[in-house]
Amino acid sequence: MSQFDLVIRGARCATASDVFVADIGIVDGRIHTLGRSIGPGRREIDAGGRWVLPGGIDSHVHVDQRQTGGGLTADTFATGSVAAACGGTTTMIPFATQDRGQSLRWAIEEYHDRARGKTAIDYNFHLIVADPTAEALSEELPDIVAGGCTSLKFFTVYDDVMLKDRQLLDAMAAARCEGAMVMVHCENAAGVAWMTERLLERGLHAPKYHPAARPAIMEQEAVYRMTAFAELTGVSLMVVHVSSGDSIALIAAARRRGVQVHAETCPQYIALDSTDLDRPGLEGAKALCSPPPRWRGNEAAIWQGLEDGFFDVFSSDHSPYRFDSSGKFPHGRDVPFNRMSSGVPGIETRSPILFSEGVRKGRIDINRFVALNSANAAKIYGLYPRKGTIAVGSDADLCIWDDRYETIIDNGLLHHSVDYTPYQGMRITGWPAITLLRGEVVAEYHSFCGTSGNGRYVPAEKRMSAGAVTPTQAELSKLGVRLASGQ
Ligand code: DUC
Ligand code: ZN
Ligand code: ZN
Repeated sequence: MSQFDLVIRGARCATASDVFVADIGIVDGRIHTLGRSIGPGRREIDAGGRWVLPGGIDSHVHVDQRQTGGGLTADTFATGSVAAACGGTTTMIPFATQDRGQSLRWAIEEYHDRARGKTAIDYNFHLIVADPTAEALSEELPDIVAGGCTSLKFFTVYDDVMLKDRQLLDAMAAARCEGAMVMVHCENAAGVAWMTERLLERGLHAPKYHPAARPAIMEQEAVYRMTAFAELTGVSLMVVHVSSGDSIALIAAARRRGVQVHAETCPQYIALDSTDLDRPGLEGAKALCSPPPRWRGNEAAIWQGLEDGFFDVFSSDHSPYRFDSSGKFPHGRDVPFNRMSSGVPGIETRSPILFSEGVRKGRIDINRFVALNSANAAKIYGLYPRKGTIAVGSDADLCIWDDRYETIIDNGLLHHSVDYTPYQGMRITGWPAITLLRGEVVAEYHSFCGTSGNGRYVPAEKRMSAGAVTPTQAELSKLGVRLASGQ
């Protein structure tokens, strides 16, 4: 190579499995060469032995999305992606939402239109399916998967999007057949509604009652049911935003049975707890999300799962609702907790929190950090090895980390369109000094220096199609019954 577009010298690289020192030669936005004393480059950056890690992948993000409950997401694809870049994230996977009665094709096209030309980092979509008609599943889904959207999201709660058990089974079977995977928000709707009514009847309206309305046992009920459905249909499942230690045990048991079930957790389940909802006035609403942060002490179980490899991904569930407006309070401020928008912002603070609390405090090593921060999401959602690693041929999405940089999280530092962060005042050690998207510098510390609109849609690979589901045949063969051919 006569000259690289860019050479990063003296990089202490880490992937999910390896650590090595190299110069990184970049051509046309991709890693062309990894070696010693390579070069020259038209431009050179001296990493000076600092960590150079794959750019973050935030695989659970809500931007410019119609949300259940009517709250307006403050971030657009433009503002959310700038905030992401300033926190070291170079790929995000937000949601496209199907409304009931709407075709899946329209839903995905609508979100492509919202993102195209406005996004500062690369992106894919998960498609929320709220109306899994036979036509949607058999006629639309194959094209959507072929178009690179290979992950579907289902809800077991929230009246406007939740699916009945029978719909979940049909949609899971269709996903398996098409080589898509499914993500499920797991909470038992009846249990949440029943608890909420009981609290409201007694006049218990403050944000601090939100965790009691959505108890961990109701998360566990849905986790068990969804892992059972995944077992029956053979689909690959991601249990999103796992909040409690007991859910971990249920997922681990399903894995031992051979069910392909992945698990995600989020910063709010290690850095917040239910006491954060018990702040004066409405301040507690700044930590109101679902599933809720649990009792103090529960975070130790979440950390255990991050440390021992139980969790596959660490995502933000970035839900940007402004506190001073109809975002958090679409029905006014004088309402009970169940009429406030559920969700916390976190796209910019996700990676620094995991690095600071995880790597710097010695809870996880650098390889586990890369796995949780980017590599596993890339593998699970079909973006690997283009994203999520440092390898010849991969996109040059890289972060040079300043692991000694100390800061205190302050909303004034952040780039989202939200007027608060639930992590205000948290001490952080380590921040991406330089973030590159396909070889272009997009952020330096807290400053965005990329170009809004340079982000590209990255189609995801589908999983190997497992064919049509025949649980009856499988069950019967366990009982020793043989079906005649064609039966
Ligand atoms: N709950 C959700 O289900 N999604 C967004 C955020 C939240 O709190
Ligand atoms: Zn959710
Ligand atoms: Zn979410």
